Amino acid sequence: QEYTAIKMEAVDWSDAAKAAFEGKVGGRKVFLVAATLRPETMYGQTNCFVGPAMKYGVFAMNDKEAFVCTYRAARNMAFQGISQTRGEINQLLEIPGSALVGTRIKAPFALNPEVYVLPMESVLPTKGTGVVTSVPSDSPDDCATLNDLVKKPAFYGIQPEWARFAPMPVIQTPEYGDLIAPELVKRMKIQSQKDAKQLAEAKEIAYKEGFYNGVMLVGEFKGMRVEEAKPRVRQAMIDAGLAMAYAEPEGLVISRSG
Ligand code: ZZB
Repeated sequence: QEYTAIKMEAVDWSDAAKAAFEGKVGGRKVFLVAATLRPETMYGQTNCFVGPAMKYGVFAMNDKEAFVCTYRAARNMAFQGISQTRGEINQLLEIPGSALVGTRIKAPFALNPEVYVLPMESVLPTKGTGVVTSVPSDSPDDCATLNDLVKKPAFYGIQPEWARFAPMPVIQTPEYGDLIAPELVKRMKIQSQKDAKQLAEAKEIAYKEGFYNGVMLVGEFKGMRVEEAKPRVRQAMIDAGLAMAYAEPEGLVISRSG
């Protein structure tokens, strides 16, 4: 899978993260790095998700920057020319996802310039970087999870204002209007992030409709078909130093030579 890895710079750490970081990052800028297949939707980011029960690391990429992601992703990055020394992983500290929740981060290209880190139970440690940027206008999973958080902030251990950004139109499709994910959640009567089967179906529809029939409503490529805008937004983010290509081997690859 070829992802776009999005660099979300931390601007104000949660108290738990502040304590964990104390003296350990050596003045580096720290970014949460999210893997996405939909760079063209980045205008609509409202928050970022981590798995609260997952383990994350803070990895030095060079003297100036460190990334928050899973160990697995840091290892992949070390072999893709993203970190300074090929094959070398420099972990500065380990931190549970729960301690990252409440951190304020920059959301590159988004209409909301700064958003918060929130918890999502279904984040997979085996996919991408383990950090997921959330676009509830176009991702049914993000929409359902954000709805849950808005309904029960205390239950999920968040401040209501961390979840205050509502889905905003990014892409228009003829069949589902300008907020495809909320529309699908409504039509399919999806109640929560736990409705995995319907959410998988909704995701499939949102991917296809967005890609083949979607038109950009915002940003530099406003008015352009999504199919054409997608690689252009991606390249613009890479050129701005806000993203990079991140590939992932399909499944488990064991190399046996000789
Ligand atoms: C932003 C975004 C906007 C995404 C959208 C999707 C959509 P897939 O589709 O299953 O192959 N993702 C990335 N990493 C993880 C993870 N570790 N656990 C759970 N979800 C993860 O996976 C690719 C998408 O799943 C990624 O693209 C990311 O969310 C999420 F409008 O990034 B996406 C219709 C989908 N729309």
